[in-house]
Amino acid sequence: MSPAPEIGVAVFILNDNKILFGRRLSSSIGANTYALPGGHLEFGESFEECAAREVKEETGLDIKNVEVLTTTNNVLSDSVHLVAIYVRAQLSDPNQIPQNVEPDKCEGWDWYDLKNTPEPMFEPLKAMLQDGFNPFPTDS
Ligand code: IPR
Ligand code: MG
Repeated sequence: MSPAPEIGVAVFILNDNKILFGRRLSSSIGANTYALPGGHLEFGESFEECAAREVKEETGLDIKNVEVLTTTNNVLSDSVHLVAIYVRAQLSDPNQIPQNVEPDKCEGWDWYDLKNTPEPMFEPLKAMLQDGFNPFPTDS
């Protein structure tokens, strides 16, 4: 029997005109690709709660103004079907510096311009961005 789809929340942390990306390590999902902070939705969590928890666990950052933007639905391998909820958020304090809290999962975090995103990019995210998806508010 096929495993059940997994549900993840991925967070565009918007800081000035930059977005935070990190290269994933030996994770079963998207290994070696650049992706957003985020992770699996836990029982009973809202998307906003999951976003804030995962960002804190992975980067040490506190975020605010979490807004749901879009979803993806991809079979990534024989054993992974991922439904991802993409949200955007801002830093609670813009002076915070991202920390690599889970170095066993991520090479490190850095800020990138939307026009200069790192490669190789996590495949569903790459497809979204190639389609012209822009996580920034239209008035910014
Ligand atoms: P955890 O929960 O370990 O952070 O999972 P993940 O980082 O493998 O996240 C999977 C869903 C993401 C890619 C939106
Ligand atoms: Mg994660």
